[in-house]
Amino acid sequence: MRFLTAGESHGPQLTTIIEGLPAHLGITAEAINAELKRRQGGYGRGRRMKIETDQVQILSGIRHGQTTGAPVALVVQNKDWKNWQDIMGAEPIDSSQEVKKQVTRPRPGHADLNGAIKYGHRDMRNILERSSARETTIRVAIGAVAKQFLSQFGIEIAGRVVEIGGVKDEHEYSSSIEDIRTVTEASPVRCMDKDAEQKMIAAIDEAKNNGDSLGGVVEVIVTGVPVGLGSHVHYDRKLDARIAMAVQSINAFKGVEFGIGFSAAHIPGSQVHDEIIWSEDKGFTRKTNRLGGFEGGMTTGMPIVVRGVMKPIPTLYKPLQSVDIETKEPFSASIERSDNCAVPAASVVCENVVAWEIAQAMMEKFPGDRMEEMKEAFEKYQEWAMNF
Ligand code: EPS
Repeated sequence: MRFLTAGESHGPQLTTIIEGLPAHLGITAEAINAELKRRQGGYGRGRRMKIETDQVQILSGIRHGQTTGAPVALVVQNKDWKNWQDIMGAEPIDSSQEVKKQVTRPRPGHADLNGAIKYGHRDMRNILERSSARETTIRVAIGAVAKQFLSQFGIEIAGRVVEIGGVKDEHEYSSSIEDIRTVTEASPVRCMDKDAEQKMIAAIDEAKNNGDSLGGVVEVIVTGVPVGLGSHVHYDRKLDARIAMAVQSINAFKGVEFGIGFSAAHIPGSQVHDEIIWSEDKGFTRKTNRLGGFEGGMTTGMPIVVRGVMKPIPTLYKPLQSVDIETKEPFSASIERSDNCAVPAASVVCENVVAWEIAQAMMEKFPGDRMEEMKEAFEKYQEWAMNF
């Protein structure tokens, strides 16, 4: 199972083709749109989100609410396109026409300069349009399909924000996925703790007033995962490694950890590893879940707990020093429109990229052309693992 995405931030649309989904999977545009809406919200977003109301169009591979087994093509239109047609149009322009909104001043922290040198563009709009986090819209649409697939196997996903700009929610939660969803859905920063939530909002306001931006940490929890997704036998079959790659690929993400993650560096092994227990009704499980649901690149059957850190958005109202690529003169530029914190939105993106990786691992473990075929193999395996 695979996908490709295409689309620029101010181009006509974002596009994907998902190939390899089994037939007879129920998919609705409504469920995809609900997920797209979640990504658009969150305290700290800028004015662009007031322009867009992301809605998916399903163009192939789904008929009467069910996958046929053919590639699924999805599109999300950019409403802002109507303001950018002259600037972003595909048609050739003659040399007398001036290209508007050219970018010759690379923003520190963005893809602008490296991309311009690599691809030989003197107008860095050719880079920033594609490197924009607008692309995460379509990855959420893909993840929304993956989530509908996973729910057929009882696999559920929730996300939460654990830190924004140094304000942390340090509580440990044993809440169900349903409870995490209910609480975070009602929080403007997708945080479980009300006290931390208020402090995060205040920190975002303060950063905004200072023309600054804030990053943070998001956590994704996945329950209902069978034992043995991924594999120890080869580096690129390790599912935690694949998830890490997917999370790291979200715009502005700088690091990934599972379970206690980087804290494992400070404590002895006896306080890190999860002891194995067995009971008649649950089979093999672990007493704790410090390793976040993975051993040897494979799922243990315990919930997957993955965290990602997002750097503060580099488009700043507060000018940072850079150099104009034409004049080679230093400059400090301010940018007109941006989010100043997108961590709550990124937690939704994170849920969805994780959903895709797990869906793909499920397809590998229980291959099938039809959902029924896959479900039979899954149930048989679950019974077998239980009686192991
Ligand atoms: C982004 C800059 C802003 C964000 C955008 C990501 O867009 P604009 O340049 O149009 O103001 O709003 O995020 C989205 C459009 C989105 O859908 O999340 C950037 O430079 O990465």
